[in-house]
Order: sequence, then C-alpha cells, then structure tokens
Amino acid sequence: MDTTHETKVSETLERLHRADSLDALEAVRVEALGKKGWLSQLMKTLGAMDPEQRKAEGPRIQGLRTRVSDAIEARKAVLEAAALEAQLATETLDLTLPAPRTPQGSVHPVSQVMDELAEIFADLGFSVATGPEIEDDWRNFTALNMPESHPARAMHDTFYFPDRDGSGNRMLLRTHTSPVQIRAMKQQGAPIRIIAPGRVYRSDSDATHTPMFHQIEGLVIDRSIHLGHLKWTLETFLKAFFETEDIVLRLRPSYFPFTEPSVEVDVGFALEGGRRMLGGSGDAPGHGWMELLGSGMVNARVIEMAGLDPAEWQGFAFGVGVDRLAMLKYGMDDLRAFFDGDARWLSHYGYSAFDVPTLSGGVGAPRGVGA
Ligand code: 2NL
Repeated sequence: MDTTHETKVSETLERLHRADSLDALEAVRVEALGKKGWLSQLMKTLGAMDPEQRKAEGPRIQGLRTRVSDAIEARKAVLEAAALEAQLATETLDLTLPAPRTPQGSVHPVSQVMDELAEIFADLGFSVATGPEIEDDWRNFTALNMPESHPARAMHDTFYFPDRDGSGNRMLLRTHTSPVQIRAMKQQGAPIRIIAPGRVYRSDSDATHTPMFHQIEGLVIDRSIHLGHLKWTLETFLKAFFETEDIVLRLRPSYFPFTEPSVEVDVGFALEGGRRMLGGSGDAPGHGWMELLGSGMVNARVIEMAGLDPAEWQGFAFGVGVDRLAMLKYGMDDLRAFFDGDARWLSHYGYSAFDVPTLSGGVGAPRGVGA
C-alpha cells in the first residue's frame, strides 16, 4: 500500500469538496486526470512494469483513478444543480409577451373570386372544366365559327407561337376559355353543364386591359334549353355572387360568331358619391347600365363542329371577366395592380386561406362597390 498515493487522493478529494464553481472543479480535474495530471502520469508507469508487478499494481492504481473520477462526477452534479437553481432564482420569463409574427401569405382576390364562382355554379349543377393555355387554331377559332379569314379573329389580338399544329397552323395562347368547352363537348358529349375558368391572353395593355387576364365561361347543352334558362341562370349567379336580391338585368341584342342569337347583359347601378353601386334599374334617375357579360344560344354550327347533332342538342353559353368581377365586388380600381405582385397590395386585398367561400357561410365580403 503506497501511502503517498493515498495522501494525494485524500488531498484531491478535499480540494474537490472545497471547489465552489465548475471552473474550480475543472482545475482540480486537470491536476489529477489531465494529460499531465499526477494520476495520468501514475497510470503511464504501469506500461514500464514487468507482468508480475503490473498484476499487483494495476488494480490498485485503477482503484485510485475510479475513486477520483467518481468524486469529480458527484461534485460536478452538485455544482450544476446549484448553478441551475441560481439561474432560476434570478431569471424572469414574461409569458404575456406576444410571440413574434410569422409572415403569412394570402389568397389573391382573383383566386378567391374563382372559388366563389365554382361554389355558386356547383350549387346549380355545373362542374369545373379546365384545359391547356397553349391551344391550336382550330379549337380557339375555327370550331367557334371563326374560319380562317373571319374578321372577328383580328379583334382577338392573338399571341402566336412559331410552332405549328398538324394542319400547319401556328399554335397560340388561348384568347378565351371556349376551347375548353369544345374539348368537353367532343370528349363527353351531351348533355353538358360546365364552367371553364382560367387564364386567357390578348395582346392588349392599358389601365383596363392586361395581356393576361382571367375569364370564366359557362356552357349548358341539353334537348330543350332556351334563353329563359340563360336569363334565370345569370340572374341567380349574379345575386349569389354580389349577395343581394337587388340586381336588375338588361338583356341587349349583340353579335358573337359562336352564339345566335347573342345577348349582352347589363346590370343597373346607382351613382353614390362618384362610385357605382350595383342595384336598381339603370333607367332610374341617377342610375345607369353597366355591361357585365356576353352570352347567347350556342350557334348550331359550333354544336355541329363539336361533334353533336344540332337537331337534337341546343344550349346557352356565356363569358365574363373574373378580374372585372373581383374589382366590382371588392372595390379595386386599377387592374394592373392585380398582377404586380406587390406584397402590400396582397396583404390589403388578399384573403385568409381559412376564408373558404360557401353558400351557407357567405361567398364573400360585403356588398360590392364598383369603380
Ligand atoms: C364576353 C363574351 C362569350 C361565349 C362567350 C361560348 C363558348 C362556346 C360556344 C359558344 Cl364553346 N359560346 N362562349 C358565348 C358568348 C359570349 O363571352 O364578352 N366575354 C368576356
């Protein structure tokens, strides 16, 4: 039994007991178990011993080491607990402080209005049809009774691609969503009751026209659909959309190549403080008519080109600008702001992702004001 080593261990344990911080504890540990610590040095001497001696000394020295390192661990636990107690005693945590805001996106008014329209028309038995934005000449024009030299093609200010379709005609960005309905008629046949919402493109740009805008078209084909169904559908749709019974329609004869007869639909408004408020007859004093959508009975030639027999099937169609509907309902006056992607505009006019339009819960915000 080496009394010098026993004394060193006692000394170390004594100093550990007196160490009153984690730093002081670390200093004691380094002196004993650090690279140059006395105990580490002692361990090294084992390597130089002959096997007999090592057999006797090994367990003894290992025992010293275990006593010291166990004592270090025990003291460390005590000091750490004391440090935590001290921190808890002085530190305060204000649970009433609001958490920092996390940035949140919003639903674009156009998306919100599209969802509202889908909800309203779903209730009337319409399903939503979609199709590609890059179309061929036949589906965008010819099938809609606008043959190659038809002057109405020029009215559409079309964006063309250099690429050509199977008939040698250039592909184009669809100028309306009508080609979606042509596809639907050819694929699913009649009867049919669909709306086709989506992006459309015309080479046009000013305060009220952007080269890309949103349109929704509706199509109903059955055996005895007539103008009365068209009028009722549009009236029901507009009353649900603007959330008021006070919507007066005026149907005016017009011309579209794809409908015959064609009907333009105006709604009455009142001028209130320079703003147009929908409601009332446009013929009343201080009132006026605002053109809102185009419609008509689908031209028999269109029915035929879509592969249906016009002697059996007939129906109505309509088209309306979604951006314009959004502006009217939510009181925005510059169409270009819709597509600027300005985060401030979006946080002002955008909708919460939780504000899902439903017929029972309301399809949108308060009664519409127009520009
Ligand atoms: C407007 C006018 C309209 C249609 C779109 C249509 C579609 C097929 C057949 C016949 Cl497949 N018609 N769509 C009909 C009349 C008017 O839109 O001013 N839109 C903004």
